[in-house]
Order: sequence, then C-alpha cells, then structure tokens
Amino acid sequence: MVTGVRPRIPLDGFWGFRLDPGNAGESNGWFKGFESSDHIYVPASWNEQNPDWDGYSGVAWYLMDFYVPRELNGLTPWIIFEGSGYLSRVWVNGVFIGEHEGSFTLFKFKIPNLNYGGWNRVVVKIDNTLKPDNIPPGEGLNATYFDFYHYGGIQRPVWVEFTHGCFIDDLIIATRHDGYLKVQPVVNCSRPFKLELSLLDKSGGVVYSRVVEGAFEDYVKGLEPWSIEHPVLYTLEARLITNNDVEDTVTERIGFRTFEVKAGGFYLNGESIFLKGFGRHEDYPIFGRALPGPVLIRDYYNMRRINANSFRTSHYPYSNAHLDLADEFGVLVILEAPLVGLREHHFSNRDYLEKAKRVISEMIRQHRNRPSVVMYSVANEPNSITDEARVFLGELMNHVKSIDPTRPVIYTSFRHLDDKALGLGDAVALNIYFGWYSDTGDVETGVAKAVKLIEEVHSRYPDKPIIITEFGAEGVTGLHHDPPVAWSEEYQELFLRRYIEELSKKPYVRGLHIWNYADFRTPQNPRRVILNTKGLYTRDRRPKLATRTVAELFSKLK
Ligand code: BDP
Repeated sequence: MVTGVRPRIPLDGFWGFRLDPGNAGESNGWFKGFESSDHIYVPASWNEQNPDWDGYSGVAWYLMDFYVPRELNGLTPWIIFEGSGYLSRVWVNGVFIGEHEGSFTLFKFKIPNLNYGGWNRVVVKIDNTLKPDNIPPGEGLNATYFDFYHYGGIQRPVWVEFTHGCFIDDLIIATRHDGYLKVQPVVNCSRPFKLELSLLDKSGGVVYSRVVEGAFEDYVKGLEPWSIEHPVLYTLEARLITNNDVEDTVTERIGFRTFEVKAGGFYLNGESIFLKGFGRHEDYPIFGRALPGPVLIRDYYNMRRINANSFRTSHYPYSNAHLDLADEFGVLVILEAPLVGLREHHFSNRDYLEKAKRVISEMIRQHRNRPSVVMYSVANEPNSITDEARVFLGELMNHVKSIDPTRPVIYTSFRHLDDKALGLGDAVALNIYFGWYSDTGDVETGVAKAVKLIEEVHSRYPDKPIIITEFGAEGVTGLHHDPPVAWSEEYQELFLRRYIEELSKKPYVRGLHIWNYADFRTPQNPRRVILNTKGLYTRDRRPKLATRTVAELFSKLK
C-alpha cells in the first residue's frame, strides 16, 4: 500500500477503555464520551492487558483525545485504522463517521467535523462477538471454528492523515525481474492533472523517471532484481501536479522479481526454488494479536538462522510492519485470507461469499505491491467435500485472479483425497498430521501414510507442484522423554526430521512449511495446554530441541 508523504497524527498510545457487556453504550450516548477509569494500550489486543478482560469477547469502547494544529485547516482529514475488530464503529466529536467488519485489513474514513487549533475526540465501539457468519467464523471464545485465540480490540496502528482535495488514492504496481514495470495510478481529482514518477535506489539516486496521466508499462534498464539473497528494494515516488502545484506525494517500496508456478515447481526470477519455512501466527504474551517491533526483528533473524525462506500468513493477513520486513529480509510470503474454518453452511450462503470476496479485495489492495508476497491462499482447511464447496472456492480464486492476475493462488486442504476442490489451485497445498492426530506415537507409520497420500495426489494432479503447508507435532518445552513419546520435545524433533527427510525425496514436493514457527494461544480445549505447542520456538521465542535438526535439513533443501 502506498504511503502518503502527508501530515499525520499518530494515535498509538494509551486510550480510555470500557467494557460494555450489555451493549448499552450506544443508546446511552457513549459515542460522545464515557466515564471510565480503565486504560488500555493501542495497538494490542485487550485480552492480556488486564486478566479481567482475558476471556471477554463482546462489546468494548475506546476513547482518545487528540489536538489538531490550526495550520492544517483547509486539508481533508482521514482517520485510518490498520486493523481493529471484529466490528468497529467510529465517531469523531460525537458524529458517526463509519463502520468496518473484519480485524485484519486496513480501513479509513473521512472526518467531516474536525476542530482545527483545538481538541478532538475519537470514540470506537468494538464488537468482538464471535458468530457463525463472521470471517473467520465461530460460536464463542472456546467454540471457534479455528485453532487460535479470538483476541479483540484495536490491534494495529491508528492515525489521522491529511490530504489536499486531489490526492493519489493508490498505485497498482506490477514488476518482473527483467525490469518490467507497470503502474496503474488511482487518483481522486476532478481537475486535469499529471503525475511525476521517479524511481529511487537505496541511496536516493533517481534511476528512472516519467510524467504520466494514467496507467503505463515500461522496461527499466540496469536494475538489480529482488531475490532472497539480495532483496533489493526501490522507492517509487509519485507527485500529483495540478496547475503546476504539487498536491500530493506518495511513495511505495517495490522490488523487481518474477514468481511463477509450473509443473516442475515454484520459480523465483526463472530459477527453481524450494519453499521451506512455516505457518505462523501473530501472537505474543500481553500484546495478544500484535507483534511488537523487536519480536518481529527476532523472528526474521530466527527464520534466517534456521534456513527458512518463506512463510504463510496463517490464518489472516499480517500487519504492514510484519510484511514490510519480509520485503526487507527477502522472505517469500503466501498471503492468506482470514477464511479459516469454513463449513457446509458457508458454501451455500451468497452473502457470505460476497463478504469473503470483500475481505480478499481489501487484503490484496493492501499488500499487492510487495515483492515478498508471491502467492495467495484464499482459505485454510475449508470442509470442501461437496460440489458446492468447489464452486465457492472456485469463485474466490477467480475473484483473486480478476483483481491480481500476476500471482498464483492456492487454498490449503485437510480433506485430501476427499477434497472436491483439490485441483483448483495453481499448486496443491496439503496440511498433514499423520503421526499426530492419527497414529499418535508412531512417526514411521505417520510418515508412510503421508508419502502414500502425496503419491496418490501427484498421480491425480501430475502438473501441479505440491506444498505441504502444515505438518507438525506438539512439543511441550522442557518435556523430555526417552524413547520419544508424543508431546515430548524428542517426539517433535523425530516427527519433523522424518517428515522432512521422506517428503523431500519426492521431486514434485516443492515446499515444506512446518506447523508452527512458535507456540500460540488457543481456545480452552482438552487437546491444548493453553497454547498450541507445535511451535519450533516457544511463545516467547526460545528454541526447542528440533531447531538444530530443522536448520540442518532446511539447509540441504534446494
Ligand atoms: C490445522 C489448522 C491449524 C491448527 C493445526 C493444529 O490449520 O490452524 O492449529 O491444525 O491442529 O488443522 O495444530
């Protein structure tokens, strides 16, 4: 997503907060302001900031007062939320300005009534009630249709930003490693305008410039491609000119790279690449569903140490900061929509399909210019054993292609040979747990079943590479046992080692993503010890026994 070089007032910090279990705040006028002695930090989930809020998933209110300098008068103000929810309703100075559904995509509203040279009040009502037609769906905090904690709140940054009347709303950019560049500007302006574009290298030198009035394509000479080893980024700067005045300036960091899926596998810049890495989560003690900067940095260095080159944003699109670092570190990302836990009733529901398309559009719009994002996943483990499910997933994939034809698309399957949609993706993505949920305690039988399964899948879809998007076993940190029995760190090590050794022998398996990078919180459930402990690292990022083995095996996968 482009960044405006514009005046901005960050609203991160300590906000007023109040739970509203009876949902009475709106009729009592809390949108004008409310009495409360509670405090909360934004961005972060509310749950772990106070043990009393931990298990709360209903309505809650946020309040922040902010000062706007007089000099900004005359500009158009926007309030931008990078992610909050599940439902967010927003008031500024007592006036309702908009609402948004979904926790993981950016949204913004124009503010019609800002006080300049004075104080302003933003009040946000969040409703995090889990319902069967939410994205993702569930019926309660411990009755989710998915295996991660249902955190709530304003979980990503919030800010107020100012534009002129004419502004650059977006730049849709496509690149290839041979220097191909396509830019489709989306400009909001009723007057004649032109755009001055410059492409800058890391040191700020202009490597290409052009004046345009609309979309164009070109080849830029002398560029360094973006790759895993050398993730070279350029800054595309666009200035909007009307009557010789610069009305707006935006920038976007881009990289020149080509990613393709062919029968032989995945190709980056024309070279075959094995995707090795993880499914992950945004989950951290106290912060909840928000990874603080130092943890993100640590995660990328850990992934580098362990020789991973990719991850999937299981099971929702991650924050801008998270994915900015993927661009910087040269990590490939499968960007997954928050469509996890879909059941039969979703596939027959047209409204749900439209809602799913909307969230996919928002996700793609936000992250489509990133070189790190190489593939989309429209859903995780839909129960796709019916023709209706196949039609539903097919529509989602067509929707993706209609917005962004430049990237391959998959969904991840746990119904395997019973899955009616398996051949629909550009690659086949399987989540496999033989040796954990079945054949528990018997890794060899589990691995043999996994091998048999992929052989059968390959014979059905010989033209599609296979990526194992999940495989893993619990490993409770500090729990050791000889022989390696289920739940011990030794069992987790054995499980991962044998899966990687055997599955990587198949030439058509071109990706192995371990479930999971780190332990993460889950609903309360007899199969979980507060956390899902399939992490290779603990929730606070300490390594488990299997990390060395995985680092060594990953280093050999080409
Ligand atoms: C898979 C899900 C993932 C779970 C994992 C598990 O895709 O979200 O956390 O299983 O059970 O089915 O650990």
